[in-house]
Amino acid sequence: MSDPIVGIVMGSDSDWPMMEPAAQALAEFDVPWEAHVVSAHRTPRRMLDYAESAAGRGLRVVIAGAGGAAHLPGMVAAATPLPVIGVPRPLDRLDGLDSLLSIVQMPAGVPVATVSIGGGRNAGLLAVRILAAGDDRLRAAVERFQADLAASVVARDDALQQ
Ligand code: RP5
Repeated sequence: MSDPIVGIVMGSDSDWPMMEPAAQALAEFDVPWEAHVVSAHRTPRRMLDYAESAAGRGLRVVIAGAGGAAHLPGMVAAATPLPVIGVPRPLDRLDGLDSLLSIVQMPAGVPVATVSIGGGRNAGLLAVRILAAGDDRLRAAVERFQADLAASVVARDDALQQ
């Protein structure tokens, strides 16, 4: 497989079930990815090393998922020039509202593109769209994906009419 151009990071391996759909979406578009556990709180130096080296290693987008006091996406965004997509994880308490607010309320100057609570698949699809802005093959693939999505909705509506 080619060198990864999207980095998936998460605060704990327990986040992987939420993040795996991001990897699956990237794979559907033949976008090479890597995944690592990088915690803002438990492994802060590892997180900084990852963020500071990401662009130089050839990554072009980072997807970061975490739950609770979910500082990982924002801290990664603070230490890399790459676009960062944040994925809030719903934990047992507060239903992910804590994670969402921790990720989305970034100070001016340090953007994180936050997807919905538990929105791993959309994070992968958003990464594909970011890459597609400068890649004709990917843009055509995104357009096919959108056409297929619309067709699937119409097909389900047709099925209801019987
Ligand atoms: C966060 O704490 C992680 O991103 C995870 O969402 C949550 C719980 O982690 P574990 O206790 O399951 O390792 O930092």
